[in-house]
Amino acid sequence: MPANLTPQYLEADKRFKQAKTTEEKIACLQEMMAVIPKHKGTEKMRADMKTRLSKLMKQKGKKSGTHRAVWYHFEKQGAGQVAIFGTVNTGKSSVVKILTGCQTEVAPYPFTTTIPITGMLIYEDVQIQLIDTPPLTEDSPPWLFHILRTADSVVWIVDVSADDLLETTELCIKKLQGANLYPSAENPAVNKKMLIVANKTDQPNAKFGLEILKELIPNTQFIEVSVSRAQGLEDLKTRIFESLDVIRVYTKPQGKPPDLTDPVIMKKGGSVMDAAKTLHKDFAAKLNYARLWDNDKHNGQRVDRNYVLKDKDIIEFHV
Ligand SMILES: Nc1nc2c(ncn2[C@@H]2O[C@H](COP(=O)(O)OP(=O)(O)OP(=O)(O)O)[C@@H](O)[C@H]2O)c(=O)[nH]1
Ligand SMILES: [Mg+2]
Repeated sequence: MPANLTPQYLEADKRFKQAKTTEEKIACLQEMMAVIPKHKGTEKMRADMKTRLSKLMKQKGKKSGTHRAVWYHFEKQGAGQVAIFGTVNTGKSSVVKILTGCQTEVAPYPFTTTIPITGMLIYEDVQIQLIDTPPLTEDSPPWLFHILRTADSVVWIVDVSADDLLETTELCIKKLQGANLYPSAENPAVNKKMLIVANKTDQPNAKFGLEILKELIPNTQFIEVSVSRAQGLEDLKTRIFESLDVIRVYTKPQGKPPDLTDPVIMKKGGSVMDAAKTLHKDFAAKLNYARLWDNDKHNGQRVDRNYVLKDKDIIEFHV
């Protein structure tokens, strides 16, 4: 039976083979165990990993004091990278799982997720990388904030049915402010792209929770979601795509129909010249003009190199 190993597994396996310290090996193995597909075909591999892990744990126990911190960093894939965060049990993994179909574990008890796990969300014709993270707590490790900082945007999952909504929201704000990811009195100009999801809206006390959230975080449009009932997910996907501030541009060879399957992804506000640069440096240097098709008034008209493109524009380059 094929094991169907995911890119994150293979990546962790590679790092495991190169790892020098016991701590690094343990971290890689834990990651591999968390992301390996759980079916019959991987049963033996999983058993082997367990044995190796327990041996490494024993080794580590013997030489404590040589502690080296674990660190996580993910190379960006697709149109952008979006980190999902929140306090315990709010439904972070449920969101990532339903949007990407990845193997992250969902459970009714807290601290289910112990390491970050990635999955790809397909939105129309683009792929967006989501990172599920362990719960944010009073003593979350520095790498969690590193992931939030380096992501193109972040999604805060709030459980609006939780009894401790007030405390957990205040905790998140405090920790985010400490990491300069949320505006504070000292630093009001933070501009991290952040979406806030009010999850578990299917619960009877969710309406009340939403009111509390509005008071704690005014002037914000929350995305109301119920993963259990699959409600609000289309809106969430659209808002995630929009949070990346990118546009899709399709290229068209001269005299042929455009390729509508593989858009060029570029920053909002980019020009014809920027699109050409994304394709090839030499190509950009030789660019003369382009023809444009859009949903508005262009139907093959000539536009110059500085023309600012919109999402879903089709361009034909002339060099
Ligand atoms: N009623 C209800 N329950 C939900 C919803 N979304 C998730 N849950 C449940 O909430 C519990 C926690 O879900 P997870 O996705 O594991 O939450 P998490 O935030 O990843 O949890 P940790 O990784 O432990 O921090 C599970 O029992 C889910 O089934 C929802 O929209 N409504
Ligand atoms: Mg989780």
